Amino acid sequence: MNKIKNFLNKRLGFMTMLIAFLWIKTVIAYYIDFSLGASDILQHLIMIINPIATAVILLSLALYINRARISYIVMGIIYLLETVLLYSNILYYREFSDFISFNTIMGVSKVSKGLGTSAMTSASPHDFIYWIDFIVIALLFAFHFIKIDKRPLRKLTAAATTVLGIMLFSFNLMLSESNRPQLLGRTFDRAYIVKYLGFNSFLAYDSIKTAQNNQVRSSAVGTDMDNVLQYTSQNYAKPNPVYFGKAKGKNIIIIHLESFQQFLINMKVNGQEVTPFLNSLYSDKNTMSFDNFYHEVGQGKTSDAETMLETGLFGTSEGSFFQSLGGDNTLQAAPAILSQKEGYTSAVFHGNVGSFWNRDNVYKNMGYNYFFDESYYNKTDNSNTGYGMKDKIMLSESVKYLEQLQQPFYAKYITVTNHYPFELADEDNDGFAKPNTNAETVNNYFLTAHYLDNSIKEFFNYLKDSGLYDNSMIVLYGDHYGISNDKNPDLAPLLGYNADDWNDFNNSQLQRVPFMIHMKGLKGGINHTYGGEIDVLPTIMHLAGVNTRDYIQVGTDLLSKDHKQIVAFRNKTFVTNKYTVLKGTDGKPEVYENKTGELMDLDTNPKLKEQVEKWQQEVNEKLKISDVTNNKNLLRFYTPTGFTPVDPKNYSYQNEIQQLIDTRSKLGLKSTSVYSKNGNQSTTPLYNTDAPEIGNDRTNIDSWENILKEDAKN
Ligand code: GP9
Ligand code: MN
Repeated sequence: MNKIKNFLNKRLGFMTMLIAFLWIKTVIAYYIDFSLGASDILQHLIMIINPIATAVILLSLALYINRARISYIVMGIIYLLETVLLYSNILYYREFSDFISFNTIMGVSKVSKGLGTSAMTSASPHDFIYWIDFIVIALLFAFHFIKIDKRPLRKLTAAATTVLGIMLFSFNLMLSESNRPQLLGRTFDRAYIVKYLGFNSFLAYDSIKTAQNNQVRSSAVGTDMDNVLQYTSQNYAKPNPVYFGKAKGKNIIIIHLESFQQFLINMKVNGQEVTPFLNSLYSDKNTMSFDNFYHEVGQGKTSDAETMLETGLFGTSEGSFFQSLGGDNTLQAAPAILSQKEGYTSAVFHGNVGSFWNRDNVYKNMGYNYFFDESYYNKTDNSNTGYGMKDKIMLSESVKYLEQLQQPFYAKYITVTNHYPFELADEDNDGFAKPNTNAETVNNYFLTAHYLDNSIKEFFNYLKDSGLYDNSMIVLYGDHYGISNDKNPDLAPLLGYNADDWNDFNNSQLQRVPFMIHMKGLKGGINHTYGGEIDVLPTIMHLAGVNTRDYIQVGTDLLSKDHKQIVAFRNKTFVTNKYTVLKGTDGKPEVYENKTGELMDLDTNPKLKEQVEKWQQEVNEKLKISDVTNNKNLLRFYTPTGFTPVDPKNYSYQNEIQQLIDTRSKLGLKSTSVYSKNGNQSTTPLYNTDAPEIGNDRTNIDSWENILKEDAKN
């Protein structure tokens, strides 16, 4: 006892006690109040140790102060601030499932209200554990168990403590990077930074990023917008009268096919079609299918695909637009445009946590009315694989919400099972035999793609059985590659190529992804037009009968006669309908002819050389206009006529069941939801899935009636 007392009576001893308290509290909070999703032992270990390093660094600052009393007071203040930060994060998380950022503290966060009084209402009885230590410390002082150590501390000891903290932090960072490469370089989710590095590091990281963004934004000048407007008006491609407004007033259902590449379409493995349902859809007379459609994502992958689809602008040149800017920028996105112009209700369905890719914030800026993330679907022990809920479960469980949406609706489904590393449990395979290449990743890709195909088939059956099919336009697209370039040589033999001859041109050919627009009565066919994800928004808008002239979108309607067939990639390489232009190692353009794959010699072909240079300028200009608009947040200076800027504070994804109920009861007989139109009867029994987790027992699909009962109980 005396030993402890002696230790605590030293300045370093007292500091160690504070660090220990803070550490214990934070770890308790990690496990009780946050869901940080630690999935392996190393992640648990990192999560358990991560509060220590920054606590040592911060508290060590007080050691540099000579006057003992002041040093203790400063230590106390730092300790108090750390506890306030922890506890505010707890309250904030309960309300928003998110962490406190620099902008939240400054009260300028556009998306989530600052720390209002409402946060206090989410206090919970067990919260006393986060404050009881203050009483303990006060008592220790009151009973003179601890006294202030008056002796001066050597500066060297203070410095050594700080250095120790920095070393601990480096160790923490190293472990984290080994478990999650590019943790800070390619941020997916704020929860990841907290899980690996803790609240202090997240706040520091976020503050630096915010300061950088603000600097670029504040450099915006009026002429920046002039250039953008000039570009978009020149670039505008007028709608094709054959298609304009063909889907007016119809529901629009977007199906985001995770990691789905075009080569899968009509492909056979061991004599069996990989994706029989999507193949049939691809050739359906009511499907407009594009076979020269490319993904154009950068490091933001799925989120970049979403950025292009919703905003008509590219993702950022590095990282993810959703993460860096999407939460605060002014956006003029599809959900808001469709809502304001055509009275659409909008919703996203996705089987992963809402904070992934910062979706829970970005969607509010886009004007999404609803976001049904993982927490809205029933979980079972094996309902999830790597990045979230299995598609069959998510899709079947989603319809209880879908049927409540007021029509017309704009609903986006983001699938996830066909995501690297392509895990599929045996019971989820209907007997499909995977290929036998040297790369297990490649083999498994076909399994999950086949599973995805099955999932979509089940969903389509429901659409037909519920009648939704008749008044909906269904848009399907692959977001990006699933097989990365380094694995393509393993894939080559399956595609009829020799792995040894595989080259960059072949890689770029594989960046094609499906893009299909399916609607009863639509004049379909296989369309060979070259285009990419950036062109989807104007295409869909025109089909929905919305004029896009006034919007800042850099793609063009693929069905328009004015559409230019130059597909720009995020790294400034591009494809036209005749050539693929890549960059050689020397930085010079490497030009291949699409038809033959032949590498062109530009020196003997000056005309082509000149043409390539012109195309390159166009590509650079397109990306530049998009980047300037995003990086400088220019849309805050420009509001298209007839458009009202979105106020993200009007959106909340917390009590969506209640929101659906309120909307329905407010509208009464005017409610246009499938549920209302069906005489207030749920259509969920119409959903058939062979997902073993749900089985044939229909009662396992949570019906709307069950939800209401559950909701009433809470
Ligand atoms: C996760 C999912 C995957 O929610 O959308 O994103 P990705 O890794 O493909 O960018
Ligand atoms: Mn993806």
